[in-house]
Amino acid sequence: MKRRPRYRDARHPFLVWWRCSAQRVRKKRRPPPNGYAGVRLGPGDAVPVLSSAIEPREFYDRYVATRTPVIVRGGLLRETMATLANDAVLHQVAGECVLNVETREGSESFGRGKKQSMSFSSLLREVSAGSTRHYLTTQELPELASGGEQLVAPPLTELAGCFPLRPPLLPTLVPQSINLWLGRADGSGASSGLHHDYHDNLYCLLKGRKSFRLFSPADAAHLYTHGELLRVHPNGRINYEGHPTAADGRSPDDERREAVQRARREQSEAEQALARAEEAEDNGEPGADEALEAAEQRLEAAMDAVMELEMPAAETARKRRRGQAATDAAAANGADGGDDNSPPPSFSRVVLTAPAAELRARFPRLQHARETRCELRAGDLLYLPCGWFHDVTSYDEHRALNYWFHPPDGESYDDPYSAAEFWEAEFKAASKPQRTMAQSGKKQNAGKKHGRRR
Ligand SMILES: O=C(O)CCC(=O)C(=O)O
Repeated sequence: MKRRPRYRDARHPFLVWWRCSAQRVRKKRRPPPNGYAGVRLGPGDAVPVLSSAIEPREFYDRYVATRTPVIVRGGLLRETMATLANDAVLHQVAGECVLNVETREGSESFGRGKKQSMSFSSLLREVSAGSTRHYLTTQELPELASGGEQLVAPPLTELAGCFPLRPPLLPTLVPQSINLWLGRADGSGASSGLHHDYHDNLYCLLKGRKSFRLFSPADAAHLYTHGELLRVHPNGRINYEGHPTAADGRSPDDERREAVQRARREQSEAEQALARAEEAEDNGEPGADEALEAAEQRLEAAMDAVMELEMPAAETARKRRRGQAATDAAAANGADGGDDNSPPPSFSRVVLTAPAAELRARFPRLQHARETRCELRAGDLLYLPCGWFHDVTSYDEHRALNYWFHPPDGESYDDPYSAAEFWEAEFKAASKPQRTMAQSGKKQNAGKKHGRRR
């Protein structure tokens, strides 16, 4: 007769169900792995401020490698300031560009998905006349014929040569995009909302004043993001469920593409080695037979590797990266970029200006997060490593240029990426239109017309 399990029996259906549910709950409650290995700054820690020049290598070792936000007072290049902060230059060189500009009514916040198409000249005129209704934020990056996206969108496409594509302070980091931010805020300022980016940021303030409230990636689980956290990489790169990446932001498809590139390189080197071995054999050199056999085997292995890896991955990878870049730009804008206007994963549900009691009640984990604040004035730079949460409040007539860089996962200043060749190839393709434009004389024209110092 089949024994009927008693309540105390470990196989009792109720106990089995209970154990499984408890396991599920434990699994759900367990915070995702946070491997962030960089600096944290709390209320008592000021963001470091550099007031004199610093060598790029030292800057990298002290701040980039340790993932430390830092302000470089007056660090903006004089040439960049002289052109991009000058309305006359912008009207003349890029005034006709048609832009997609964020709009708002009254004191409502930006980032609600309301956009208006207008020329750059109209926007400049409105802002200079005192309007606080418009805000130029990231624009959709034009697609390259070869796939992928350009490094810059209008109006910066027209202003090639007015700013360096690779800022001299961070010459070894590879830019992912460069953006112009432009608007006006009245006395109380306009907030970006709390969010993080997926790339390292060099934020260059051309006009006005901006204050930043910052939290390190170590606090990701305390900041109630819209996305479900998957993991935080040692360099601060944050992944959400459904979108795993490597620490430098490569998607699984990118990683396969990079492996294909490496395998092709090996194949070409193996072909050259075989040619040398054949020549040695023709010349009757000692040991040539063995060398030839080894070279043939090497080439065979390399060809097998290429064949195995070469799959129709490139297209998928570009599409994925495009989706990721759109999310990043949308995150910084506080809008989503998706069809349903839902907030992006990297955006926090916390509105920092809400009353403290409300914040405590709605977001109890927020009390464990460590916040620091800093302020930028015109001419200053802020280096903000990826994954650092920031809420930016802009004041007066404000304007900024920002660089997003692929987050470094490598060893050092000279070797910041584990996939250096991959990122350099991406940059070369993305910046080609700008380099061509700058070479074709746009730079000289923009500079000469307005007496820019060189
Ligand atoms: O300046 C702003 O309004 C927001 C900038 C920002 O969030 C960013 O650069 O990531």
